[in-house]
Amino acid sequence: SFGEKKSKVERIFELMDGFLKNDPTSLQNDILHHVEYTVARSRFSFDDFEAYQALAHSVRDRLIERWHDTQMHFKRKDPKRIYFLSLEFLMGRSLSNSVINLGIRDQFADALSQLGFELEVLAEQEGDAALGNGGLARLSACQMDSLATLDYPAVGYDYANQYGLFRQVILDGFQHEHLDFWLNFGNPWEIERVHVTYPVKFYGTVTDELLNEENGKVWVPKRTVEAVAYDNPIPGYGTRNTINLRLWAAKPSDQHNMESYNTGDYINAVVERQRAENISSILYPDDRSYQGKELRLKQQYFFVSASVQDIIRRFKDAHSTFDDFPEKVALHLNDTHPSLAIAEVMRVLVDEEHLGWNRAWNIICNVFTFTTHTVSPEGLEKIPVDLLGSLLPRHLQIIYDINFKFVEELKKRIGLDYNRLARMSIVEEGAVKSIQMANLSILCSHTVNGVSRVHSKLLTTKLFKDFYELWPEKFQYKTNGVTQRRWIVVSNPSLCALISKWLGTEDWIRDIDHLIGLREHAANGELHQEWKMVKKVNKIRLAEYIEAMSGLKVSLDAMFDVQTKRIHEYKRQLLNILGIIHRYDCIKNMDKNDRIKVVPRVCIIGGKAAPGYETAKKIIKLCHAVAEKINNDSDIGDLLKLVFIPDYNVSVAELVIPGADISQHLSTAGHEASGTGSMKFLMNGCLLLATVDGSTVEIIEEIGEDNMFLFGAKVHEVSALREKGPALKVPLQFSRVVRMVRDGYFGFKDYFKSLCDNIEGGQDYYLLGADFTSYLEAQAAADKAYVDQERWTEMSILSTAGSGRFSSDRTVEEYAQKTWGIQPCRCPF
Ligand code: Z16
Repeated sequence: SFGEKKSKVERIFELMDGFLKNDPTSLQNDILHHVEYTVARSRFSFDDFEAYQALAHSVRDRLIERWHDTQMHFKRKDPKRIYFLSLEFLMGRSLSNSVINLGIRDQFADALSQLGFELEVLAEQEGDAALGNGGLARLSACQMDSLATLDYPAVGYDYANQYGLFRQVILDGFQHEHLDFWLNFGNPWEIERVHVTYPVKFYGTVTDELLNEENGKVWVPKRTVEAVAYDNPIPGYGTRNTINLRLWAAKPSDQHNMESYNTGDYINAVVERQRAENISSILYPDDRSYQGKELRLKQQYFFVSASVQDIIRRFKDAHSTFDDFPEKVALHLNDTHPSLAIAEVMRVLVDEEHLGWNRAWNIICNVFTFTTHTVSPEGLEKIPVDLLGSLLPRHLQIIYDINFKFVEELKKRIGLDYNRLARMSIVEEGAVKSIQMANLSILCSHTVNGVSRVHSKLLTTKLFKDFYELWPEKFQYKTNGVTQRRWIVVSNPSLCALISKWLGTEDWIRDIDHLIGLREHAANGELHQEWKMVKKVNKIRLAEYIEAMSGLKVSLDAMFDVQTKRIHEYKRQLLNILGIIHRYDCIKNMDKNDRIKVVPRVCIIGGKAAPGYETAKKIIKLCHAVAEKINNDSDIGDLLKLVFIPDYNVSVAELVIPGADISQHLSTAGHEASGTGSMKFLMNGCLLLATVDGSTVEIIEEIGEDNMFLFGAKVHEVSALREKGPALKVPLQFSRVVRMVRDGYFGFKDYFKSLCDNIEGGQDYYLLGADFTSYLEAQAAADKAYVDQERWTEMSILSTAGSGRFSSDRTVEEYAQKTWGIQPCRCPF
């Protein structure tokens, strides 16, 4: 009653007795509130972008509530956590995904419509968070969605990029790279934690003091930067759980280079300190080649060091002995990029916590897990010893010590087989002495994963054969998966509704196993009608995008044939383009009667080339040159069109994939570790035209050969074909289309010469010539199938129905059980 002193908690309850409400009036209130007070625009006058910002902040408020509850719940229960370290996360947009996962999409859509806005239109205002390159990065994003949805106590860690992956701009058919100023308009999805900061140190020397093993050594670093946490809440679907993706931004530090303060050169001291921010400014745009750059190494150590400090701080808050560490912590290395974490944890345990080498080593061996995404020895990261020694002298020592003990142990086990010892050593002697990060990661992880069955086979029989023979039990594989929340529910709402209608439940969104239930309706005529309508809606959406972008009108009756992914020789976009030239050439040479039988095609290609990858850039140019010729040939009309979609990214993918009738996955067998694009197409009912490589091998088992178009040499046939060199027979049709390019039929004769030289005269490493005939046969089979629309629709339904195994929910479940040893920890509603 009046005058009585209330407790603080009572007062808080009085003021705020529950969570934000999701009825239309509350939502509208919140949005207007954010227009006025967050965006600082008048509620009587704000545009779509401002509406998006206000909307995003209203969603963010709701994410924060759940984030708090989840973190408190985790803290109370103290389960074993999985810390997912990855240098790349390709999150894309957050708005639609968040409102869907929060279960308030329709409420927001209603609330907005009364205010005169459309949710879909506002969602388009959001820029992509492109903190990554390609498959590996999007995989991390899909896995975060699954970890949240399946209630796993997970934290993702990375550094905060100021600029995302470059924006691809096409001028005259050539790729140009522009900076992506994605943070210029603010990022409502991140929460700045000004108090969660850690110093990260570089350079300097290691003193000779305290040389005994028990106490470790003293590193006197020379430079310090501050890592500041930016938290990105990741909501699960159908659960209150909202996990954290913590990104570290580099900021100048007070401790940095203390001398410069005292020399009186204030301006230079400030400028130099400001340079710290460069560490988290840029993302390396090469998705497969490592050049031993200092900035890259700094980025890796920067985020690893801050994350390790954060993890250890959290652990020490609740535990008194490090012996419990492996029961509470699983540290996952997503490729070798974060593998300095091994040396960093070792350094902290030995030098700072004084556990002694052996105790620390035992802990290390029980917390790290590792997934590799590559198939080629050139794909493996190597860090020059000189570079590492100058930037992180203590870490280099630790790695040397780990290696010394390992090699001694190895000699006892395998004897003095020097070749094998050299292959397995973490330190590679050679022109440039370097650290083999994969060897370090395998040695120190208790589980090593491949990303598909074939990939794993290549790891254990080729790439890491020596290690496999030593520790077969370490090696596992988890076939990649993608999240159906993003790749069906967000990107293809019409298909989502149709699936739920025919399954009679929305449970498949959380439990993908239900999807198989579509199989029993695969021949149902009524479903066929509705299925075709959905595809049409998505093709219209895509056709409108193509027209808006390029002015090109495409026919909806044509087969939409899509190949979108990073441009790489091994992915063979060139094979696709040569196939298109062949098709063009054939149509040109047909008479009227034959032309009537041609199945019209719209060929769509998209993807970025690494800025320094000349051949990939030439492939992009060739695509444009061929498109120019075909699209302007009135003799061809709607029978064939070729479109290059610029700046392929997550949000463009959300538009393109649902609109595809067929998609191409053409990697030379044995080169694609897994491939995840195919899984997204599959979920959206697109038929696959593919080589028997990577995850396709397992897709065949689910969908059946009869429902796909397969071609090309198999993994075990590739090396024999290569060995034939110039003696390898290539079909006349192949030579003919290459000749057209050589002769300047599409212009730029000199520029394209090297592309042609690369694939002829025994130089054809990726076997375009060898696979050409069977590629054309597969294309012909696709044409034939398309003519029978009922059969095609059935195949399409069966593709979606069989895609369940390729949900990242399944992948993450396997990781949880077989690799990380973690349990769900569900936040009560
Ligand atoms: C990457 O995206 C991949 C491998 C790699 O070594 C580096 C990068 Cl940036 C890809 C694989 O090429 C692809 O097959 C796989 O599906 C994907 O990683 C996810 O595992």
